[in-house]
Amino acid sequence: MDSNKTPPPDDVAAFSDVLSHSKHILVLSGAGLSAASGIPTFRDAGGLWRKYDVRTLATPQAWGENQSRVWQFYHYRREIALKVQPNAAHVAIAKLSIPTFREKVAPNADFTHVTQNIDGLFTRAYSDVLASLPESEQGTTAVAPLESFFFEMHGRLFDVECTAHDCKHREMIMTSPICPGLAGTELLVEEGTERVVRRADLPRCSQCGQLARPGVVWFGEKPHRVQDIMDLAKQADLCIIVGTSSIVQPASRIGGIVKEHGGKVAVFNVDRSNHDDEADFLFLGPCEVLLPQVLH
Ligand code: BV8
Ligand code: ZN
Repeated sequence: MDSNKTPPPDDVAAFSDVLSHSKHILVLSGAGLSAASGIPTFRDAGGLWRKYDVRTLATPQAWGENQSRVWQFYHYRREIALKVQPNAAHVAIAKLSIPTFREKVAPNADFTHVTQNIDGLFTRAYSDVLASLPESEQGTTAVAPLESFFFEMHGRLFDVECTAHDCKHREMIMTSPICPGLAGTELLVEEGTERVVRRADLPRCSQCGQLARPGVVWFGEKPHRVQDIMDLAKQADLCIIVGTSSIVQPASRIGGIVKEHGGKVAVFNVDRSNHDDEADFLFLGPCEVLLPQVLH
């Protein structure tokens, strides 16, 4: 971003007016959405992992070279994500997905949420918001099934995928630890105390017993449902970009596609971020404070 240029306006009234007239809202979220919950943003992974550029760990190459290290990296992040809760920003976005809440601020709009995050916190926030609805509202068809509007384009931390080409079984495993072989490795925060976990002691596929990998999209791998997401970006008339440095592609292209097709873009971030000078609105501050203020 060209931070010499005047930043886009942070006019809440103007944003609310755009929101109230929008027909297709697309929220794009990144690691900053979960920061307040206690999950380090992608570049701030702590502990043993501070000595690695995490982008070199989240690759098929790293997996090919050192499955023990890659699994310890994901086990470390699983153990953090299992201990934290969704925050007010997750709830504010989750409420936008519920018609009775959404119609107060955007009466004519439908809603899509694309996340780059793999931590599962939005899914938990959505089910918490659903559970808080009066019984009469919970089962109505108006409340769309999560998978119809929520896209986890970089996969899920708690999914595992079989590495056997003729199996590829995928399942969600929420247990802590995911397997005995990784137990306690999340506590190895001192440099150089990395353990070598034998391949036989790494997570296995429950169907065929072969080695399982983390169910996430690594750099160089194709994100999930990219074409659907880009088609939705072309139809969106308001894109709300929350807590992302907007560096990783193709996610970072979504705001530009919305603009190219006549839509408006609002960025919510504690800091300046890539392409934010092209946005129509820029709200600088913690999303867990700002989103509940401007979305309801
Ligand atoms: C693909 C899962 C093609 C794994 C992730 C050279 C140039 C350009 C592009 C490339 C290139 N070389 C390679 C590429 C492509 C590459 C890419 O974009 N690389 C980058 C590094 C340049 N992209 C890919 O490889 C993608 N695949 O292109 O495939 C293809 C097509 C067809 C067939 C085959 C292949 C795959 C990308 C997905 C990688 N996996 N995650 C894991 O997590 O371990 S990406 C990972 O990093 C995260 O998921 C996330 O997306 C990303 C980090 O980004 P952010 O979420 O933005 O987090 P970050 O820490 O950067 O920023 C946090 C922000 O929050 C900050 O701005 C901060 O200010 C803000 N914040 C903090 N606190 C708050 C806050 N804001 C508000 N409130 C707060 N409280
Ligand atoms: Zn298998």
